[in-house]
Amino acid sequence: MAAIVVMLVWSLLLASSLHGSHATTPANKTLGSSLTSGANSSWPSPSGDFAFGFYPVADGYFLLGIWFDKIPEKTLVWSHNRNTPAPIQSTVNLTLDGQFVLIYPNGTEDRINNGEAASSASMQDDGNFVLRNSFSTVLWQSFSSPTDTILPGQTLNMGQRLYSNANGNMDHSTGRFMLELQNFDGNMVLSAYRFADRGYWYTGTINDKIVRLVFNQSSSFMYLVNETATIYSMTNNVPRPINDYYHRATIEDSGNFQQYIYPKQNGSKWESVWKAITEPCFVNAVCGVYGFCTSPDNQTARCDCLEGFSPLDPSNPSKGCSPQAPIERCEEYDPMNYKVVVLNDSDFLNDVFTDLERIHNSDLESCMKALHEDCYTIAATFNNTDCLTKRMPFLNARHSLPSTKIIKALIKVPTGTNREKSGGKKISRSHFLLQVGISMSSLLALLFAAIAIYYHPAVQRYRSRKPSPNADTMEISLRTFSFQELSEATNGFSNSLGRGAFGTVYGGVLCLEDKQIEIAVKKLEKVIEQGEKEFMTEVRVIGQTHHKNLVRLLGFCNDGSHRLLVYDLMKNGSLSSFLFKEEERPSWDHRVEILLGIARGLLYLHEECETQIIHCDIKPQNVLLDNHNTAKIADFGLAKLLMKDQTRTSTNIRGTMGYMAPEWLKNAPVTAKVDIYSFGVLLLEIICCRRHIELNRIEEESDGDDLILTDWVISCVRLGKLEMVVKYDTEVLSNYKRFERMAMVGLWCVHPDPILRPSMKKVIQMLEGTIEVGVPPLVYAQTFEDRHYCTSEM
Ligand SMILES: *C1O[C@H](CO)[C@@H](O)[C@H](O)[C@H]1NC(C)=O
Ligand SMILES: *[C@@H]1O[C@H](CO)[C@@H](O)[C@H](O)[C@H]1NC(C)=O
Ligand SMILES: *[C@@H]1O[C@H](CO)[C@@H](O)[C@H](O)[C@H]1NC(C)=O
Ligand SMILES: *[C@@H]1O[C@H](CO)[C@@H](O)[C@H](O)[C@H]1NC(C)=O
Ligand SMILES: *[C@@H]1O[C@H](CO)[C@@H](O)[C@H](O)[C@H]1NC(C)=O
Ligand SMILES: *[C@@H]1O[C@H](CO)[C@@H](O)[C@H](O)[C@H]1NC(C)=O
Ligand SMILES: *[C@@H]1O[C@H](CO)[C@@H](O)[C@H](O)[C@H]1NC(C)=O
Ligand SMILES: *[C@@H]1O[C@H](CO)[C@@H](O)[C@H](O)[C@H]1NC(C)=O
Ligand SMILES: *[C@@H]1O[C@H](CO)[C@@H](O)[C@H](O)[C@H]1NC(C)=O
Ligand SMILES: *[C@@H]1O[C@H](CO)[C@@H](O)[C@H](O)[C@H]1NC(C)=O
Repeated sequence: MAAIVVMLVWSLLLASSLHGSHATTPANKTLGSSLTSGANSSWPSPSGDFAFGFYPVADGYFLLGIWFDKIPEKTLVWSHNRNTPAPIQSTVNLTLDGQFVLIYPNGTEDRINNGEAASSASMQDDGNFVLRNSFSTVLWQSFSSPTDTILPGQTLNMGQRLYSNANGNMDHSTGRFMLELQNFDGNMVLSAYRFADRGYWYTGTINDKIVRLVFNQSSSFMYLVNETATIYSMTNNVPRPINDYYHRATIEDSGNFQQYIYPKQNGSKWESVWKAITEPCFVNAVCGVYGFCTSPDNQTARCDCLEGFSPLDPSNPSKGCSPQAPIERCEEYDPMNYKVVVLNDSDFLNDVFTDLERIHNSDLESCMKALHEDCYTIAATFNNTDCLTKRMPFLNARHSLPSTKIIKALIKVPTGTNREKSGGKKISRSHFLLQVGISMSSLLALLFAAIAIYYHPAVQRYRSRKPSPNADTMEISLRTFSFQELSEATNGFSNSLGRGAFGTVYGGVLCLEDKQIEIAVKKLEKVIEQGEKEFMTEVRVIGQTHHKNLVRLLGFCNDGSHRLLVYDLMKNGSLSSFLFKEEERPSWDHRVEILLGIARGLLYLHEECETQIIHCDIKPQNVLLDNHNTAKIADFGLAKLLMKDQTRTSTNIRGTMGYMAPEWLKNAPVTAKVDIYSFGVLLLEIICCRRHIELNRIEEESDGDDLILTDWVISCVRLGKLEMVVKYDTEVLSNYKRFERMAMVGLWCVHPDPILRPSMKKVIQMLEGTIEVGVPPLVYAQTFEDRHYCTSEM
């Protein structure tokens, strides 16, 4: 289909000139030569096999490129401006002073060669376009900056990459897949780089020596060589004589890397002679988010949307799908609004990154139940004995290979019935693509956010005191309240401000020392039965903290079965509502100040207060802002009040999905490094002013690849385009070094290996720039075997 469109465009635009022109066009272009887009001119190679010029794409736009010129398909093999097509009346000039420039009609000039003056340009018969100086030295060649294709005679050196097109012949801009000859180890890897993918195909040529990919011109074989030998062969057979065929190797929009031939005589299409991937659905993220991959012909991946989902871009099904009904955040999760669909003979591509929990000796019913009841679980597979639950992003659902056909895929589909009944309003698409996995709804976040500590005059004296290392001697000045007092203060617990992990929070007013103070009363609900002594111990630990960046406990109630904590109420909200508001981004300086405040508060909890406190649930909703917009960490010290003997259930994960360090899910001890991880996520959120997990990024044509912020930042670093994560934030970009340093600190903090994460002290030194910050190892995927809770080891 795409080929036909292109052929039509070509026959209209170029047909006539292509025959007349090569005979008369000299092979070498001299200074002063130029080409104009729209006019049917091009510079063919002497044989006419290739041509250089303006290649028509959609709607009167052109790519300055090189294509196979003698075949009807006019296959593009290279382009200079794949992401910024040139309008009609653009020119490319080899200027009199030896510069090779693409000039847009609006006057914008895009220099192609770099610096040294050229004296001639030639489109060679091998498909290479070359600029030479007056000594015939090559100054620039298209073979050195490949796009998605290599040709016989071309090599790929370590560090070089090919990127697929976004959509075959319809859209030549940079797509989702990358072939990279990794310069650090010589491994050649195919990856869905935007998903921080470590590769779905690789040569495994891990070698410290120099490695090159050779597309041998005399044999038309592709292979990897080191300095002395062939170390990996790709092509194993090509019809002969090879000169009867055109050859190319291309990374495709479907993620495969294939070598093709096209018979010069009587040919009608490109035929594959070698491919990296033989099972088309084996390409990571090939059908995008919520897509489903099948391959009826075993040659191409077919992408569909499951029942309850619609394509993001109907003209390109591989972009993925979006749910037709809203997906709620986990605070509002109501299983009534979801159903579980079971697909026979389906599974997910092995993707340990999204594996959540393996339930042994399960049955289909309990697997469905586990999926249905837990908000964080979005899918599962069931192989008749084991139920493996998956978290988002939902990727790589596919029809099983025959060998694994007993597997069923279980998929949670939002039905939205309840919402539609109550709301009755139609919800626009951008609206319902909610931030799944974020712990608080915006409303709840706002309310919960409003709980902040305020300094009671009686307690304020302590603020000026430095935290004393021998705080043993310091008496806590917490007030004890009776349940009756608090019930009156909160008007019988009538004004609920929101629900947090530990129970409901109520607003109220207290009269203290003749002053009316607005308070927030946290009614602890899930506190396990524990003795008077343990409760008092924990409250005392919280009460002994004194730091500018921590909310202060005013008092508590330990009255029979009632356990409540009393804080001051503040209306300035949480970091969450401050950071993620739609209208306006808070200033960068202010964000940095908040960030350092949180860091100092955490440093105090971890290293400076008498008893180390691991927060266990650092996230924007748990950072509150006082009247001066100083950041204050809330809810610390509560993790220990909960669940000493918490049983393993999937709905009671400590920590919040997304901010949770991977070791939560593994059988590893929980240390202060879990907070470092969550802080790292928060740090990246503050830099980018966006939530860690977002499904609503379609407007920005993201293909869902920046759904998860940490992945997105890693993939941008790997691309060498870190600035993409703060694309429109000129404030942040104005001091690139500082931005880069902070982003790297964030990546160190979210390293899967807790040992490699820095301590809070080091984090602050790195943020302040007093110690160097290197680039962290950009590994990502983790196997989540078992869950672990913030328990008594703390
Ligand atoms: C294309 O070239 C042919 C002859 O080479 C000429 O007759 C025709 O007018 C040209 N078309 C355009 C749009 O320049
Ligand atoms: C580029 O070429 C076009 C067409 O020949 C010519 O009109 C224009 O002046 C040239 N521009 C430069 C900067 O040489
Ligand atoms: C000129 O046009 C190109 C292509 O349409 C565009 O990318 C570029 O931003 C424009 N430059 C200016 C200064 O308008
Ligand atoms: C074009 O330039 C190359 C390199 O300078 C030279 O080898 C070749 O003979 C030239 N061809 C023509 C037709 O002038
Ligand atoms: C290409 O292959 C031939 C023999 O098949 C060999 O002699 C030559 O060195 C190879 N070229 C490269 C660049 O590897
Ligand atoms: C190249 O690879 C061969 C085969 O793996 C190995 O024996 C040889 O030592 C390698 N040479 C270099 C320079 O790495
Ligand atoms: C191409 O087709 C013509 C006519 O059908 C035939 O005579 C010729 O042998 C074919 N050439 C090749 C290389 O197949
Ligand atoms: C695809 O492969 C499967 C298993 O190898 C086979 O059963 C099926 O017939 C193939 N389909 C086609 C269209 O070749
Ligand atoms: C799925 O497989 C089960 C048996 O394992 C069968 O009862 C059911 O009808 C199948 N469903 C579909 C839609 O094929
Ligand atoms: C299901 O998967 C588990 C883990 O991979 C494996 O141990 C078990 O044997 C599988 N069950 C069946 C019926 O294949």
